[in-house]
Amino acid sequence: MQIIDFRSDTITKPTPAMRAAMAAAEVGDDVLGDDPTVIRLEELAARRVGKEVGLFVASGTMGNLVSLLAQCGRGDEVIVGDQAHTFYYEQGGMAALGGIQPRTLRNRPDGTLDLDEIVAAIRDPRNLHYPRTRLITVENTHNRCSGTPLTVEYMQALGKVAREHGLRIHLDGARLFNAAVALGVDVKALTADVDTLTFCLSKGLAAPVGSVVCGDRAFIAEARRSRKVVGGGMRQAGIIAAAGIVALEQMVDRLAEDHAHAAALAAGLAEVPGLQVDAVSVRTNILYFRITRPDLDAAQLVARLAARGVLMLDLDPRRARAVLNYHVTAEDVQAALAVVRAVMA
Ligand code: TLP
Repeated sequence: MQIIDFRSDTITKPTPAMRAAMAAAEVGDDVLGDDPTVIRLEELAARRVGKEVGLFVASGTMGNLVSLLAQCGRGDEVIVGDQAHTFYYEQGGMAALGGIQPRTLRNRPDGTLDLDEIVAAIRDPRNLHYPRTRLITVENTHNRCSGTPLTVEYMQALGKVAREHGLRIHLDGARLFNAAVALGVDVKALTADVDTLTFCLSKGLAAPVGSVVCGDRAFIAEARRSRKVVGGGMRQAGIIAAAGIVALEQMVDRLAEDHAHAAALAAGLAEVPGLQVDAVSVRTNILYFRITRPDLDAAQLVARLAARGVLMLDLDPRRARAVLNYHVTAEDVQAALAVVRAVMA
């Protein structure tokens, strides 16, 4: 049976060019600072996103965690969306390991936070009852909000609010390059207003492992310390960084294919009675759809699809998610739609 895997873009396997680069990678001890391939990846990443320095980390979760640990102390408050990966899916790492208090605001369906609500949530530093607000974190593209890209205009407006209140911004850019490709802008336009960010190499860009944290020199020095304490100091990490370099050099532009496939899948699903696609328009590679038939929940639907080789995730009781990725072709999308129609019938 042919398997069509929409569970995530994290399932992507390294390309032949990545495997060749990994096999040939020059390596050293990265904790001692002398792995040339890691250094090359970090420099390339920082240049691409317009920041001073990069830091290679094991995962997006680690990237967000060390970014927060490096910028916030115990009892500090971080303004974060209630649907943000950092809040929703990271085991409360900021609180568990950093004593950082998340101040959640409602994410709007497009993944943004209302700027007035942000301003209202900022604590008055003169009141000794309050924690100190340190940081705003946003996510681009926004995973749980239909993979929507936050726009350049929104990032600029957010940056203005943060500067006016002396706050820093951290961007969870796990799928930052999807956002840039979908919006047709240089990725730097989306990062200019944030202080720190992390993006993933191992999602749509198809590298096997890793994310890069980027920011200024002082921040990265702190983040490097935090990476070490969470056990993220990797030694001959150039082996995996080599694939990350190929990901950045060869895999960014093709994300547009995933976006086109996602739009086609969404259009097909929208026509199936009993299903309802969440977003008005699917802009990137993620889509969610709701099961409106009362006799079927998301877990049951996902199990029935899996039995026929179409893999998706039931991330909520009545909502399933499909993520387009490097291994799914336009023909696969049509084949999967035929399976969905058959199962729903
Ligand atoms: N997201 C995964 C799951 O954890 C849900 C997925 O399949 O989408 N930020 C965002 C916005 C993410 O979507 C993810 C992974 C991460 C951070 C964490 O990255 P990893 O998995 O590398 O720790």
